[in-house]
Amino acid sequence: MGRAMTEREIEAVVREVTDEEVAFYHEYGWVMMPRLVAPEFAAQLLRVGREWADRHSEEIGPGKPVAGLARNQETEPFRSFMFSERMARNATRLVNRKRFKGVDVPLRYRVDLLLKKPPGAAGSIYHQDSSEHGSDRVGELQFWLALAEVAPEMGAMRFVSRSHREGPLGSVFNDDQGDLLEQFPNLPSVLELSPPFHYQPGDCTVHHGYTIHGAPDNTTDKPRWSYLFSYSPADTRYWNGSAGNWGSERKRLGDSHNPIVPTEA
Ligand SMILES: O=C(O)CCC(=O)C(=O)O
Repeated sequence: MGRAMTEREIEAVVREVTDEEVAFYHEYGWVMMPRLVAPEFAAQLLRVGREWADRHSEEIGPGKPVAGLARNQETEPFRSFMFSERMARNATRLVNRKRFKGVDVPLRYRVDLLLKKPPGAAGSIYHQDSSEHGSDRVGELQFWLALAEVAPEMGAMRFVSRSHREGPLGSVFNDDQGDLLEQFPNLPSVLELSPPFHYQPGDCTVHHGYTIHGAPDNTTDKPRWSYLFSYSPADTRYWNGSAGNWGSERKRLGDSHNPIVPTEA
């Protein structure tokens, strides 16, 4: 079993999110936080995560992301990191429920994933997390931490700036209409796509639950390693009380009860 880190040890390797980063996130729906964690700490997370994945490769399944490292005491320091006061404060400031409520609400762990995109892996389709998860309110946010260098051509994340203000544009994980950029081809000209990022180990982006995001293919001969971890306000309601991809299980209305209104006679 790995040793839990003290808050003081965490603070030595994980910094506070700055006021400028919080303001940028609220405006654009995403922000790049260079060296949010020390590169050596990112390397330690990668080593522990890979060793765990190698030891449990049969139960995880080939090529599958490793889920739940932060809920497992055997895979410290993932747990100490994600459940640290420092990260809770960072995330709470980004969520900013205080703005309308006067007080912040506690956050819950939602999910965490160690993700490897091998050389040649397909990109990630453009979607909004909260539309996929079916949560009933805003607040959920997702951190994407580079555990090793990620160049743009390795499938670095891209975000549609300010798309978090557009509300839900539809769940696409279980649909035949294409992803959000295919369904709304004017998006990158009306709004703007974030620049292609070159992450160094320890660099981290965070995006709002309604920010449209995706990633290109990994066209290099190097694997892309990242750690995704997500919190949501404790009072959020989810489909079936589960934070999985239930949003795209919702059904369209049918013609018998809800006929289409004609636009032309
Ligand atoms: O890692 C990726 O390419 C996609 C990750 C993603 O969709 C997310 O962080 O919400």
